[in-house]
Amino acid sequence: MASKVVDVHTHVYPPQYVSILKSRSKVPYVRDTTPGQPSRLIILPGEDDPSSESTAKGRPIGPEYYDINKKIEFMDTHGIDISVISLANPWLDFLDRDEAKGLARDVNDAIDSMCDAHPGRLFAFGALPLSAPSEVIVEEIHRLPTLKYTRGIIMGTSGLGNGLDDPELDPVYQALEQENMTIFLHPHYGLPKEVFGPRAADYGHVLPLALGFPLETTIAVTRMILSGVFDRFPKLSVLLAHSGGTLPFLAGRLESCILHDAHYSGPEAKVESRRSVWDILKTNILLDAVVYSELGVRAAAIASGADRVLFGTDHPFFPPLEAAEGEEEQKWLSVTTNYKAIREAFGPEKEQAEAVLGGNAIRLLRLTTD
Ligand code: 5CU
Repeated sequence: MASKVVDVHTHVYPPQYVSILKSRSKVPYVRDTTPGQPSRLIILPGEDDPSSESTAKGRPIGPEYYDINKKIEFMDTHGIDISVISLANPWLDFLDRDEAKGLARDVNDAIDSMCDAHPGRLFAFGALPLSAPSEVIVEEIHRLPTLKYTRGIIMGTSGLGNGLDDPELDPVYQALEQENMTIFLHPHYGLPKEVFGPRAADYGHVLPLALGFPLETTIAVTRMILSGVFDRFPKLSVLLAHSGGTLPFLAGRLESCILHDAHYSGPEAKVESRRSVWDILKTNILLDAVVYSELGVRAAAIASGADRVLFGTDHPFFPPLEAAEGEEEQKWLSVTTNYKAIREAFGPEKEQAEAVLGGNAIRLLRLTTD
């Protein structure tokens, strides 16, 4: 039997979330522009800055962002058997604390129902009401196992507002560990725009997406490691977007800096009890293969093991720039590049490539419903 292809990095905005975006005039929001032209999705911090002409327009938003049938069509076009769908950024981070609880429930229920409408094709990562009090977040985590298709949660790097090394997050990590819910850690906030210099707008979204996003993830997970999250919650599972940013490449330097720092002082810094970066990479971390190169996939497989790297597409982001009339069915370069990278990274080791394409996700995320 041919092995299955599973996409673990694929997003959706359920219709009630799109309605909220349409009702807003501050980022994040959806803006209608010229009649007959698609609405624009403005989500990234500062993306509506009128002085940045190239990015202030956001990106076109069409049904591929909210119509689950479009996801299934995309899967069929690209040979994807199963998708683990997740709310796209900025999730529920921008909501008032009073709105967050209700919307988290609604969004998680809506996404689980989408899965139910396509049994065997879809599973889900839920979203957390991170602006609500921590008891509310924990309550939602304990509700997630009642949703038939939900296997984890997606979240950004801000946590409760102070990043993922915030000790206030411990009850959240504890509940996720207890419920065996994988965290899909995904960037949104990027880096301060000053680091990209005065010409940044000339380069469209290239700098924030190619470098800001992966560095944001790298810093966030490094802060989790340094603050001992994985020492306190040794069974916590974290899937890092974009192959862990630069973590696989920089893990050695990080470990070396830890060993040479006389002032690194948390209890987790004690040499005998501290878990090494390498141990955490091979035990707690999963890496998606959304890195678009053989080199990147190989680095991920060396850092965490080929049995912990998982195919993804980032659909519906990165569509072809121009679809010719009647050509909606064309394959997306962003997807074919990732397929090619996996094929080339493993060469004759076809079983490893197949595991990355689907077997790892089925095993690690328990993608069965019996
Ligand atoms: O193109 C983009 O801005 C994005 C985004 O915001 N989120 C994502 O997952 N991929 C691309």
